[in-house]
Amino acid sequence: MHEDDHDCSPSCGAALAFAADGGPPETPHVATLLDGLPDNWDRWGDDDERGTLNLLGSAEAAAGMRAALAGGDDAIERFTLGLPLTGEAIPEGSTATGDPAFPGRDVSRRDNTSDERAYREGERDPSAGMKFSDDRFSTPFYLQGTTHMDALGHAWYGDYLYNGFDADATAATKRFDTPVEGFDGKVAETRGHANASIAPLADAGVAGRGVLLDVARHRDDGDDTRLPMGAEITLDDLQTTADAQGVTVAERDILLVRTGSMGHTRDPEAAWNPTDEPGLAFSEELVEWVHDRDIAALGADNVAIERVTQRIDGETYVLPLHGAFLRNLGLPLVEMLWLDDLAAACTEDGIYEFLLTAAPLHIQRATGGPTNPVVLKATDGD
Ligand code: UVW
Repeated sequence: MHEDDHDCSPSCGAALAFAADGGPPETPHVATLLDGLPDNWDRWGDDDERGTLNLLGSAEAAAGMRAALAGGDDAIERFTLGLPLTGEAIPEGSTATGDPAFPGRDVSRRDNTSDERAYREGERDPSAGMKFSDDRFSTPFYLQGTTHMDALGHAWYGDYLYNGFDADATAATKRFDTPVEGFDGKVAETRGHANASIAPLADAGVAGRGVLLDVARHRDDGDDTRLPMGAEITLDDLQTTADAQGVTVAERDILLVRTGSMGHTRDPEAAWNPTDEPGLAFSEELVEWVHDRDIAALGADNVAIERVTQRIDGETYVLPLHGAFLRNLGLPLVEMLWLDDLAAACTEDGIYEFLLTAAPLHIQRATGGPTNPVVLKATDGD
């Protein structure tokens, strides 16, 4: 199953260029690194495109609901985990605040197309006094440019995506009968995923027991609540954090890992660097632990869950856990989560489990979808 060719998307190419720091990095093949590690190919049939979301059924939703109800009907707090889309860019090396964008992806800006000004100028004829505000993005809107879920086919190596779908499926052309006006003229055809797109994950949705591991708060580097740029999170960090919090990561849970990185993008005192964020570090033990527990979805408050470039046995790899998780396990990744408010509440009452529901925008053939997860968390009633 593990093939030998090297593939790289424009954004991971940007990471490679960044990692090069003046010279080309070594790029050993990730297939060798991941050889022998677990996969879920064929587990749910050879046409499956939902991956580990297949693990979330009635019992898992009930486990989440039990967690939400543990403090009684009057002790449930609600959190949403999507970042705001401000349109503010964060220049490299600055402490400006704004929307975190991975190299190769710009921030997105939107504009009104029908507003009060247009009505005043008589450009519209609203019916019987009713008026409406409409808008659209006036710069490209990267579907993975804000809090989002990655499609299982977003990252791969060799010639195959999750479950053995041909990598050519990531760029299948679709022609439309009616061209529409685009940024660069009429758009009559687009390329996109014929398989392993975000659509099956949007169909499935997520509902289950979520667990937050607030690694940033339980490790003693950083500024107490945020890990520093460059920090690597290991399996041992996850286990130590779970022990310190007194929470168990159970089978089929939805696991959220907090690094504190998104807090940097909202803090005028803190610099933020997309390719040097704190994140998970690849290890065989980590991949096996995630697989053994059948983690159903994995989220974090950074752009890529894991460290973007990683030195492993003296070699440089780019996003190797994307290969292990998305391609091999079919494990959806939810990135750029806003976890600070949820984490503050968990710290306050010591309750780190909750009901988590989420679904990405259902965009046919897309590589990812903006997502605003909702958490219902029991409090201790105080
Ligand atoms: C990259 O591909 C870098 O990130 P993501 O998984 O967020 O889309």
